[in-house]
Order: sequence, then structure tokens, then C-alpha cells
Amino acid sequence: MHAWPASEVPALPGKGRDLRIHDTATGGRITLDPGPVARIYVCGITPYDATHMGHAATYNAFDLVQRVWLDTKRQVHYVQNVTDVDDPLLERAVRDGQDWTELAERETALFREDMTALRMLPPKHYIGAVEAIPGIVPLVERLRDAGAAYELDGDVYFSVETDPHFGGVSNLDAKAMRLLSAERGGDPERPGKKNPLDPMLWMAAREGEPSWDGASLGPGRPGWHIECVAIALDHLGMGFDVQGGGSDLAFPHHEMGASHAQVLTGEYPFAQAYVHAGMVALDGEKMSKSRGNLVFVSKLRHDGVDPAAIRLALLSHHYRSDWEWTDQVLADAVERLGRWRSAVSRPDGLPAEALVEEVREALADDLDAPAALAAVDRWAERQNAEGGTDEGAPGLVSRTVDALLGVAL
Ligand code: 5CA
Ligand code: ZN
Repeated sequence: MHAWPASEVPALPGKGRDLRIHDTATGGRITLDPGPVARIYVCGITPYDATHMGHAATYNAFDLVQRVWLDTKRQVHYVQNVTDVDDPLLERAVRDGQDWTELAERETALFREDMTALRMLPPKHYIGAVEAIPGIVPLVERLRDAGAAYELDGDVYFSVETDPHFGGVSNLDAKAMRLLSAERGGDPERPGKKNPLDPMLWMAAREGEPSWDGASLGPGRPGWHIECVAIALDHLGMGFDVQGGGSDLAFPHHEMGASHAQVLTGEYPFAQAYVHAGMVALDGEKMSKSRGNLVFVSKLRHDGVDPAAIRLALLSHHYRSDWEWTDQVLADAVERLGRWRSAVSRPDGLPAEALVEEVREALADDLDAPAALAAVDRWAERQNAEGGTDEGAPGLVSRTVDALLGVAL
């Protein structure tokens, strides 16, 4: 699949700091040590509805990771998937009487537009589940041939007990895992499984549903976790730097994905860090396509809201916190954007070298975007009140806000 166009990332004077980030697996902050090419996989959308503020907030977090790395003069190898065949997508297509491929294509196109408007850096490889199927089938066959997968009425399941590290990503107890498995696409109640948590790798063709050639597996379609594993291994390999998504992906998705990959390759770990963004809520409940309590990026754009203000609204919350989207959050962002734009609208101003370092330090410290915004606020307030004579300072602030926060002033 094609991704979306990249916006320019201005180069800043000097060099940024190495990223220290909270890793779900260790439960603490770790300093990442990527090579000259940092590798990141971020789980993409299931395209059955438009991009809402929750999605946008999660992609914003991983966009910041990349901007911090780029500022350390590294290259970034970024991979993202599109779950363009899965139960929720097929169910929505049936509900609305439309073709599931058209639904997926339309919503993916809208997602690209939203990401472009928000100046999110595009992945180098943007891969759909359907196009990944030829690579998924041999992985499932290998797991089965190695005794790590078994068949149940034609479906193929992964045996979680074959990974000695299973449980090490989310660190949950058995009861919590079972509850979340049932809530998030698993089938712990299905009789005949070796372990109730075992996830499906390959689902045998169902009447009235799309299916693909699965070689020795028979016709069917892939399970959700193996999709991301196949794409990540193909384009990044084992031991890549960051596996990212919202906190609802820690279990089962990232836990299962890590186990699939570790058993397949005999190597550990799948990713150096598992990074999870908090959940955005609306009216007290997690914003979700299935609940339907959504604020869409595209709707705000069509209502004339500046995408830079939407981005500032996302940045005003720490990526790890759960927060609530309200009209006030957006109104505050619109107001802040106005103050910042006015502050950079003259050629001269208050010196800004220290501000560049403050923003760098805030982001390197577990992506503390609110602290970065507060630093720019302080500069802008004084600049608007007193001004200064440093030639080009406002331009430097503009480039810093663009390069590190993705906001075009
Ligand atoms: N296609 C899979 C990942 S392989 C998937 O989870 N798709 S999704 O469309 O449901 O979600 C896309 C991303 O947005 C995921 O990282 C998910 O954790 C995140 N996300 C979904 N809802 C919210 C929310 N309310 N707040 C923050 N992030 C969210
Ligand atoms: Zn995924």
C-alpha cells in the first residue's frame, strides 16, 4: 500500500538527546540505544470507521519518538500495518450493506488524509494484512511444524505455553489475561483449546466470508497477531527498537505477537521496548469505534479547525495518561496556537537557544510534550510582552516547534 506524503523536518542546530521511555515489559523507564537506523513498528488502524482523536493521540506519541530520533541525527525505519481484513471490519460491512474492500479502502484513504494534515511522519512500509497473507502462511506452517501450533476444527491456534517468555510484555495475572482475551478478540471459552488464552493464527474459510489460499493450512484468513509479526519480521527483523500502540494493545496483541516471533525465531526479544499510549475518552468512556462515542479528525478539519490546533490539543496531554477530549481542550489549543503564531511573526526576538534545549530535554524525558509546550509558552509570553533583538530567534522557535512537535506555525 502507499503511505502518505512526508512533511519536511527542519534540521536544528546541535544534536538532540537520547530517548528515555517507559517500557511496559520492564515497567520502568529505559534509555533506548538504537543504531544509526532506529527501527519502529506501530500498529495501524482497522479501517472500518474514520480516525478519531484517540487514534490521533496514539499516532502523535509515536511521531514524537521519531522526531526525537531524527534530532539525534539518526535515520528512522518506520513500519505500520493496516488491518484490512478482520472481524470488526467484516461485521461493519455486513451491517451497512457495503463491500468490505470498499469500506477498508475508503477509510484508509481518509486516515492518510488525516495523518497528512496532522503532519505525522509516514511509515517507510505501509502494509495491509491482505497483501501480507503470502508471508503469513509459511510462518503459521513453521509454527505448526515446530509443534507450537495445533489445529482445532480446521482453525490453527498458537500454543502460548511454547514461549517461556509468555506474559513478559503485559505482566498480567491469569485472571486479567483471560478477561482481556475475551474482551479483545480472543475466544477463551472455545472448547478444545490447550490453553484458553491460545490465539488463532489461521481461521479456516467461513461461509460468506473472504478467504485466501493457505497452502497446507487450507483456505482461510490470518489471525490478528501473526499479521503484525509477519510484517514486522519482514521489514524490521527481530530486536527492533520500539513496538508501539495504545494501551489496549499491550494484551493480548503485543503479548501474543512477541511470543509468536520469539518461538518462530528462537531469538529474544521481539522488541527492545513496548510503548503504550493512554486512552482518550469522550463523555467518560474510552473513545471507540464499537461504542460510537467519537470525535473525528476529518470532521474537525471539515468544520474549519486548523490541523495545527488539533495537534496542539493532542500534545497538551502526556502520551501515557488517559484523558478526556472536550471542546475546552480544543479551544485552549486554538488560543495557544494564536499566541505562538503572534510570537514568531516578527523577525527579531528573545534568544531561543535555551528553549531549543528545553524542548529537547522535555521530549527525551519519556516524551513529556506538556513540559515542551510549557517551555514554548514561557518564551512566547515574554516575546509577546517584551520582544527582543536577537535576529532570527523567532525563526529558530518556528523550526523547533515544527521539527520536534510537528506543528507548523
Ligand atoms: N489494527 C489494530 C492494530 S494491529 C487496531 O488496534 N486498530 S484500531 O483501529 O482499533 O486502533 C488503532 C490504534 O489506535 C491502536 O494503537 C489503538 O490502541 C489506538 N486507539 C484506539 N482507540 C483509542 C483511544 N480511545 N485512545 C487512544 N488510542 C486509541
Ligand atoms: Zn498490530
